[in-house]
Amino acid sequence: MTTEVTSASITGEVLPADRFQLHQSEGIPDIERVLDVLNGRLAAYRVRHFVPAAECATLTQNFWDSPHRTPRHGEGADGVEAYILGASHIDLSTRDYLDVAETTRDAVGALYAGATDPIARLRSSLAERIGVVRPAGHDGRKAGSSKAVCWNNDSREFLLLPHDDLAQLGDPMQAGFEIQRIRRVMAVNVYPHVPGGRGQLRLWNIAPDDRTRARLGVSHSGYPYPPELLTDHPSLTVPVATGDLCVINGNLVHAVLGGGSAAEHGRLLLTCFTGLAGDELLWWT
Ligand SMILES: O=C(O)CCC(=O)C(=O)O
Repeated sequence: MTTEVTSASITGEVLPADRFQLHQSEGIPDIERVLDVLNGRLAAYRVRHFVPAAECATLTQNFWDSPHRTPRHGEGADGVEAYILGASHIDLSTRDYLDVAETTRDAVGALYAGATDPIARLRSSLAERIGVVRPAGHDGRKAGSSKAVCWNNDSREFLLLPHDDLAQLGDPMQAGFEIQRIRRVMAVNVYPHVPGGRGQLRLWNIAPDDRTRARLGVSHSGYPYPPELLTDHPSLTVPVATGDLCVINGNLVHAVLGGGSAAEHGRLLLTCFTGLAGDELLWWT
């Protein structure tokens, strides 16, 4: 991120045009490209067929069969915004987040029964290059390994409104948590099931500054940025499909597109956040 820009309403840093790009490949990830995203040299990297079809089916079945899948109430079908398995640090104190990470650890492990954990597989490949790759910790306790999410507002324009993943690291409720050392978030997203024609990721070339966040009342959430304020910023679309791995620069505003029919639902995401703290790569959920 090098250039400071001002538009009518959202100001912040942008990637140079030659870095605001999507790179795509097939099968085994090119770790150099993942490192490009991690280090701010590339906006997004998509690996098609990262997870074999049979494992995608197993992971999807495990998610829907799990008694630990919980509804997150909000704007969505039947008042449910999402179904989630695993911990999310958003809006929680560090202690409460680590409590949920602990109580859901076995259920998250069970999600991968009969399959290989694809997020752990990527992190192992990164460990060969980075040395230390570990969960973020606090007082000897560890962050969650991954979480599974199905957005449940199927017929809207966005399954998830525009947001960034960095602002939420500044929540005063999490003062002192290691994740507050992170300056750039790389989101690691794996998709065991994506119904056709929807659920794409859109990224805008803007990492909002604190002034913008304060003005929009999203200082510690980074959510949501009104879509109409983003039209002046260049964007790119990642055409997500079943079996994909996508790593994205989470400092940039991004959203999940909807627009499908309510009948076709069940897009499933496995995810964790990552970022460099010194020369260590930390993960959290
Ligand atoms: O559902 C997705 O593909 C991405 C979700 C996302 O951006 C997030 O949870 O912050």
